[in-house]
Amino acid sequence: MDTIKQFASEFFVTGDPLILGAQVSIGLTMVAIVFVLSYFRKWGWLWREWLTTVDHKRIGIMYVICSILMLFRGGVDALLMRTQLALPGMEFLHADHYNQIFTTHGVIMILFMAMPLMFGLFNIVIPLQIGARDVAFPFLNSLSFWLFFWGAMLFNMSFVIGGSPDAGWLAYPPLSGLEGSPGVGQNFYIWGIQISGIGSLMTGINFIVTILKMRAPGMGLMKMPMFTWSTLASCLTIILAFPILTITLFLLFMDRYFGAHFFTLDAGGNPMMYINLIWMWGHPEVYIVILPAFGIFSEIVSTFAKKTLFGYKSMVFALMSISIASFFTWAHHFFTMGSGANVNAFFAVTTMIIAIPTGVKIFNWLFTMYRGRIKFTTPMMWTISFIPCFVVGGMTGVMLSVAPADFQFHNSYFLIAHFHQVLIGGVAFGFFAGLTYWWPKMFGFKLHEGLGKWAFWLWNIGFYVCFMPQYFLGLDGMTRRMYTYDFDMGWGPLNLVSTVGGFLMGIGFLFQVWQIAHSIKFMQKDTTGDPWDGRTLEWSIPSPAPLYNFATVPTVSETDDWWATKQRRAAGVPDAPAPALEPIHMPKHSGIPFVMSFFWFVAGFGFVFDWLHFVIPGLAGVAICMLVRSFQYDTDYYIPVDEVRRTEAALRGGKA
Ligand code: HEM
Ligand SMILES: [Cu+2]
Repeated sequence: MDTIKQFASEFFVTGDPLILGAQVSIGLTMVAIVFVLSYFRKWGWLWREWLTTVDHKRIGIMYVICSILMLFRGGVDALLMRTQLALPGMEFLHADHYNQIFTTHGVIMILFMAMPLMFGLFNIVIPLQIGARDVAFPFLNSLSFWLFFWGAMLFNMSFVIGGSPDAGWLAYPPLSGLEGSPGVGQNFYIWGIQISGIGSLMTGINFIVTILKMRAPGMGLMKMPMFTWSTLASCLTIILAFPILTITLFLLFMDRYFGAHFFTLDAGGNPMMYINLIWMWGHPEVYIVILPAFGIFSEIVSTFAKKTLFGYKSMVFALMSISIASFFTWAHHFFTMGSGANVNAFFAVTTMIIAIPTGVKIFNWLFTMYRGRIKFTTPMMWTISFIPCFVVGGMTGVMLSVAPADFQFHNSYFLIAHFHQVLIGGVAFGFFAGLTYWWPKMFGFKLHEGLGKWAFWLWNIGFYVCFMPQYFLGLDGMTRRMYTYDFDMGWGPLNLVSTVGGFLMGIGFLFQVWQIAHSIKFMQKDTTGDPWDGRTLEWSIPSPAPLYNFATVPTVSETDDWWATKQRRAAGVPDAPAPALEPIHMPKHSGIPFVMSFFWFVAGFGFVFDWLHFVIPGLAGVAICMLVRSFQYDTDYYIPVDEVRRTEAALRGGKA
């Protein structure tokens, strides 16, 4: 009995009422979901239509749903921290608890919120934008999603079972080593990220091949929409950067499980090696998430200014050169390491160089808007507010890149303000803009504009109120990851202001949830398929797009091909006769990605607790799934012409 009690108290996270409350509500939510699904007999539907789907549009929607949930969790973490810091000497969170929260907040926001939101948009938009019927490898795509999903589940489980990681979002050793973190939290970190990271790597490969090989005839590389270009740049960065992460985490795993000494202070190891490696992935990683945001802004600017994007070629050049340059700046994260003036000078200069292509893009967007008839829709407002925000965030980044000055800024609130300015004002605003912009394509109705504008203003005002004071706190000496501070430091007032701003953004998030709920219920169906008067191919088909996307594959002749088609039609030029319908080749659904990823989760869980009786069945399950899949030959089918004709007639209101 006592051993069971002992085991349970170590296995389950126990603690203050706050945690207990959260755990109880997680439990109740799960029971409620199971109940609703059973009551409405939806299990079969869930399995057939969603869990086994290989349709890129549905996979995209599942990514988006998960990332919104993760935004909620990461946001709650953020507000807990801001509450603790609101006043000097606050006793809301303990030091240990604060450490866990900034760690999970950072990991969740970057890896389980920003990345899946981005992958969701890739999935929803890219095939439609290049005139393809799906991604190059639909089965792999589904596997990527489920690996992300189960990896995220494993990571989030540490909240209830075993204990959360607490060594910061990049888990520097020796703190993250066995001696610094003897608990299982760091194991959850390693395996949660490892499993989902392999999914990310596969997504990168999938979209590179899709973009390079599956474009509609006539769409040369220099005729691709800018979001497609930015996706290509981001995915190239993924396939070069993510293997570094995989290896680094693997080495950390070796250190923790087998007493290897890669990153220890003794026996020939060196913790600084980890810090170099993790930033060789970590710096490109921030460009992986920002490049697609640049693509989204480009699409939106030209749509709502009703003009061709200014400087198309320079935009492509800028995207590509940023993706290359991002691999040569990593040491700017530790100028204080002591590698000497020459090394620091190199990394300072490479960092500053990135400002050049970024500036080129800013001017391109401004010139696109110049003399345009701008429509102030919500996506456009996110875009317009992004520009000054990113310029200031970028400038403070250049300040940080001045190596001698960084000895002052390093690990202070100045840094916290800088990276949130580019991550919120750039990445988050970009993905919000993209979500609002492509929402009608996903679901066939627009999001409510009024509520969206409330969310927009709350996020924007909240952002400046929250983060501007932090620059000054940083200059005043307040360091990051500090759970409390003394009254005498004089940091109280600015911290209080900052917390108020944090909550304004929280209210902004509630408005977004309200906006989605309201729109699902009340917004009218968009029957045009082209509610924004768009320019690229995705707007040429009905919304939501039919399973096969394009009844006949379009032929492209211009950069903004759909816009050109509309111009021609307006001028009375008849469309070229549509080619005859042909049976459409489609991939079959499969349950293997879901099951196989679940087995990875089981194995990961076993690794976390060092329980071979989970590891072995888990890995065996993975191997069996691979075997089964390699003997499946019947993986595709054809949609007959009749069915395509019927679907098209129904979607286009009778005129086939
Ligand atoms: C509602 C908006 C947000 C607020 C109020 C907020 C607040 C905070 C706070 C208080 C910290 C801890 C600072 C410290 O004690 O060192 C932090 C850290 C961090 N945040 Fe946020 N955050 C927000 C959104 C985001 C977003 C959108 C991202 C990424 C896409 C992000 C990424 C990070 C990262 C990577 C860290 C560092 C964690 C670490 O030190 O290991 N945050 N944030
Ligand atoms: Cu960096």
